[in-house]
Amino acid sequence: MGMTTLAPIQRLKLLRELERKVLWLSAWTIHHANHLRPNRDGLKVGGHQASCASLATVMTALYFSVLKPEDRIAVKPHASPVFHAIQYLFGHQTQDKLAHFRGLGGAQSYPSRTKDIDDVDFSTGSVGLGVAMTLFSSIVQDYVRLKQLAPADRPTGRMVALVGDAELDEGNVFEALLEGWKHDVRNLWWVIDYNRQSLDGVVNDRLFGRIGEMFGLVGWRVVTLKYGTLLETAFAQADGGHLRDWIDACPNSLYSALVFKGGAGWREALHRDLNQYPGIRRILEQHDDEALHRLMTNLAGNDMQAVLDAFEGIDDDTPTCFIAYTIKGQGLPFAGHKDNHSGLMTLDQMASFKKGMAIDDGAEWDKYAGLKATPAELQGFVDAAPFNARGRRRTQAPTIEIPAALPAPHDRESSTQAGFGKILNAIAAEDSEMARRIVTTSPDVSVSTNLGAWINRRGLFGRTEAEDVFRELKVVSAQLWRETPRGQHIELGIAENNLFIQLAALGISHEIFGTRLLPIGTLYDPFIARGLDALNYACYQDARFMVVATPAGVTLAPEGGAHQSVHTPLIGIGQPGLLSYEPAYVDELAVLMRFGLEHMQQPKGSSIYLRLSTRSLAQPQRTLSAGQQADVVSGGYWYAPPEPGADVAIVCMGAVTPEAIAAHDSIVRDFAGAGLLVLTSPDRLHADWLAAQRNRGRTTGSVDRSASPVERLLAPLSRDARIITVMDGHPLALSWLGSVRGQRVVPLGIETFGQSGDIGDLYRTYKLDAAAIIDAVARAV
Ligand SMILES: Cc1ncc(C[n+]2csc(CCOP(=O)(O)OP(=O)(O)O)c2C)c(N)n1
Ligand SMILES: [Mg+2]
Repeated sequence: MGMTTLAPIQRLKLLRELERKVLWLSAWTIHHANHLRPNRDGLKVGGHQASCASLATVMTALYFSVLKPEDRIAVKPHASPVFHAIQYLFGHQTQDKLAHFRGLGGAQSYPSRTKDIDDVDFSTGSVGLGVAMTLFSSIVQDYVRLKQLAPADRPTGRMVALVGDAELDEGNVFEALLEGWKHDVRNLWWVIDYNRQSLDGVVNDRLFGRIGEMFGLVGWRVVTLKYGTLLETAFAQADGGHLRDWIDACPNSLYSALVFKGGAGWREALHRDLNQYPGIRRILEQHDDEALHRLMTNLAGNDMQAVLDAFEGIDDDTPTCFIAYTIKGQGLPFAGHKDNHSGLMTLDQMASFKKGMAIDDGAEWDKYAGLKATPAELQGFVDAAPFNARGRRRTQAPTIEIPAALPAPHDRESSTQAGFGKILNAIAAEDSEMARRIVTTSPDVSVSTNLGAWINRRGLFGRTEAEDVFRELKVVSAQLWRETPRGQHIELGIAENNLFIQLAALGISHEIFGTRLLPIGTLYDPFIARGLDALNYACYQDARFMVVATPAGVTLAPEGGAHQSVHTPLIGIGQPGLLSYEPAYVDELAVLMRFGLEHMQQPKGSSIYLRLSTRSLAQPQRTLSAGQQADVVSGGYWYAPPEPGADVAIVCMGAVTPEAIAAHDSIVRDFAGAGLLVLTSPDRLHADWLAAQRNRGRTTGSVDRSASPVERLLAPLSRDARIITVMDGHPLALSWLGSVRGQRVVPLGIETFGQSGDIGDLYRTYKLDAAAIIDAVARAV
């Protein structure tokens, strides 16, 4: 009993019934959470009944009829209850979780890939980011398809975003549009819920006067769904054109206010403005207030037939923007009111809404109560939805084997950034599965972050072959930038939001497209802050990637204050889902890159952040043993071990390590047995320390104060030893070390924006040089 056998009129009837049910369930889920669950803290639970209502038609049409298994969808965050209601009808969401909406373990406020059980494709929440996510996922879809990395039986899907109209105020949406145009992005559908309202009120009319042109400029098709079938019929009658002109010219705020006022309000306004036309007078006579209201609010985005026609009219892969005129709160008592964004129906309003929906007491969660079609008929239709034709949607992909060691250079002098470039270059020269799965991306800093050699070998990605004109014309350049579908570097314009959303999309490819990728993104460390919400968004949906940030801190020296990163080590520590490292030497970096490529594939793994430097350091002539490699991964090692009971230690991280070594050489004359500890990850050490403390509470018996690596590292020092920490970043990242065993810390680092200068001048100015470290030791003891 497939969809094809159903007559269109019958399908329309069932979809309209389901639209009612979806509207009901979303409103009821929110109502239940706010009014019927015990409230222990007095906080409003919230939920957005009006925002749900405007999308009920579009989402019903999409999920129950239009979408296919290979399509992937980002749902406007505050339409989450509609999404959950639909999944509930599909049998993918439980009544219990709906009843616990916004409660611990319940259906999530905003659709979440990691916390919801109902197959969320893309998490949303921070407006604008989910929209862009579909665009970058479309690039990933092309990437894996053109390289034949995708499972052979996977058809190309459409990446669909259900977008709030006010989301288009977020600049990242336009950054993404421009990038998508450059990459000739395909198979994208953005459906804009044009309800003319945001959170605070009515959206500006002027913006949408231009929105279609903006999409047109970047090669999109724009389909406007403005008037529903009732209004179109009225327009076709005598004088109907005047009615159309009147609505077309009606400002957003007036239209919204009249929607709220209802039939009498429409009558008064039309009588005042159009009464000279006999055709209009006839329309007013033929419609009572209720019918007039239904007519005047019959916008296409809330008209099932119009919505189906629009979606089904598209049969190519041109990116398409549907501007769907809707009414915020359609079908609810506060429809159109400018303050309805977080408005909730009162108990009385809910009672009459429920009556209108023909739902009996106790049947509120019933899947088909109050509908005219029989439950069997509705269930049969729901079960046959093409969306579910291939079962659950979350794909899996095997992990890619990472060799026991990466090919590491053995230069006597090197910066970690140069080492990074060489390690990738050596991987690029290999014929390995790992090399095939690495995909790099960078916002116009590929060359200056040392991706050049990798790109020369592995090529730029483009949907079609493009020549390297400089090469054709024999202009000498170190960079061979030929674009091909085989290329493994996605070059982005300067937009860090785009970098992180591209990494997010690449980093969930195994669960979205069934293809495991090993994404590596590079940028300058300070500009992490520019894309920070997008980075957080990527981590929130458990995308897996490696971000390599370089140069960092004041060590980039001559480039000066604007490019100095001060607090990024704190971001590394504070960002969930991102494990951060700052190696000093290239052999450590090779260990960490190897670990990172493996860790980001583990079910309980995470993304990796490497903070690197352009400062060339004399490399230690050593071969790291397995134990030392493990120490590098767990966060640090004694470069010069302290004598048991030592009273002084220097702890350093990253580019300032030579200064710490020099200071250490100098102080051991006065403080025999002083140690020098090189850290690679305060993030990892801190997390493992806290985890050990939590576990400690659970076990009985003696307290093990050496349960975590940092406790073991600091154990040889005396109880009241002085620890001088030094790093090129905010000193807070290391000052917590004093809490581990109660030893006293003197933290050195950067607290202000810097000057330009050479490294010598800057380290002296910011008290990172050997003299400053020695001075700190002297003052501390
Ligand atoms: C980055 C970000 N800023 C602010 C918010 C708070 N917020 C949630 S919804 C919303 C307004 C959304 O309006 P619109 O996109 O038109 O959605 P509607 O409810 O009208 O469908 C705002 C400001 C957010 N979720 N994310
Ligand atoms: Mg809106």
